[in-house]
Amino acid sequence: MPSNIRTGEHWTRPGHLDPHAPAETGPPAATAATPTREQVIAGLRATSEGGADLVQLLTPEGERVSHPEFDVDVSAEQLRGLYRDMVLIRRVDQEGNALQRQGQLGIWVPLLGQEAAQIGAGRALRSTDMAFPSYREHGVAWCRGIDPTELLGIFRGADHGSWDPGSTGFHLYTIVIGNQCLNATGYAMGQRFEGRVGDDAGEATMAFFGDGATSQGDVHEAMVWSAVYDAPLVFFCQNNQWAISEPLERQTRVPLHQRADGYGFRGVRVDGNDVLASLAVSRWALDEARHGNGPVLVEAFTYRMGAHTTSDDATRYRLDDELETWKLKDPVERLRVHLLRSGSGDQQFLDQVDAEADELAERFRRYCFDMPEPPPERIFSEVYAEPSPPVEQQRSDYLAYLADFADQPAGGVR
Ligand SMILES: Cc1ncc(C[n+]2csc(CCOP(=O)(O)OP(=O)(O)O)c2C)c(N)n1
Ligand SMILES: [Mg+2]
Repeated sequence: MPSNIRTGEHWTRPGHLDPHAPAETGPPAATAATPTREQVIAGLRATSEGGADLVQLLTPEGERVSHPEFDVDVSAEQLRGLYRDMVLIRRVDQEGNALQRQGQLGIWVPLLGQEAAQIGAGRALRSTDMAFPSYREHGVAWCRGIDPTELLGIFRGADHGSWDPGSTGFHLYTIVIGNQCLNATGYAMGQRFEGRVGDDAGEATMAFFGDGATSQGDVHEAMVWSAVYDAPLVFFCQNNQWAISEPLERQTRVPLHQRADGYGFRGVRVDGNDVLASLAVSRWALDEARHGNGPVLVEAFTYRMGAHTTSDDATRYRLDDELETWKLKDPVERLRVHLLRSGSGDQQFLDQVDAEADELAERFRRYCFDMPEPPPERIFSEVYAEPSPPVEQQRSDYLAYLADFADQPAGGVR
């Protein structure tokens, strides 16, 4: 039977039967302290508003509300900026999907529904901070000043990302689930060892990952290491409720932000469809980290409105009802309503942003069509930072092979 290592008290996980209980007692009746498995699961993901712990500053109806601990002062101009960010990156996403369907990209990873989580976190980062994304963080890339066209090479199979992680403070995309959390931990430990944390001028790191990634050993190890070294790291988990076709209840039996308790740092659940709440909580978390107070886990409670990728068909494993419910919490729409209601933005501003989105979409498409094909020997460049004789040998063998091949008569059998 599991027990609390400090108090020695025995406990049974909610929703689970105690295997050591005397057989004749049978399953215990559900109570608030020991809910049934079904109640636990319902509490995890069917909570339409994310539960009592959810930090929210903008309701789905676009009404500004306050929170006793987290708030943020945002001018009308900044509000308009956040709206512009979300509309533009949503448009890029829409074009990415279309380009894949037109055969221009091998795959695209949609961010639809997660704009507020990403723009809030991305705008909370300072230029001196570092971010480690997974593969869906197009909104964070945008906030780091990376032109969306620079994302195209990855999805067209032409490169591994054409931006410089050093100067942008944005690592390359990571496909191996959860792995970037370890890279981020190492980087953040370096920030600490080099004395770059401790006051308001300190640096911090943010690692982006999904609900599914929380089941990876890498994420667990990252949380242990960053906790015991007080690394200035914000774990930013976008809980979009799905890991491809696996629902959240296949990852956890507790709300994800509560996992932080076990590692010894603070966990906060924020409304991931509320850009102001995401900004406020991310700023606070990054400040904790940069002041030397160790890591924080932010669970951005959101929803993946699109498919996992363009290779996926989400209608095969989830019900339309769920999507319809989340459409009512659309992150862009709630800020649009708020802008109009509060007078911080008018129709003319909204139209301007739409026109800018059209221009960006056109430029994005054009760039994709005009991208040069990399020569095949490109796979041998930039493999290692220092020249590598074995790689150079492979390159020259390959070029010799190509030259030899070019000498053969067309259609010759080899
Ligand atoms: C180590 C590893 N295992 C499996 C996969 C295949 N895979 C790609 S995406 C994905 C689901 C990840 O879900 P989540 O962490 O919730 O992120 P989301 O895609 O929802 O943003 C899986 C299992 C992988 N890329 N890496
Ligand atoms: Mg997910």
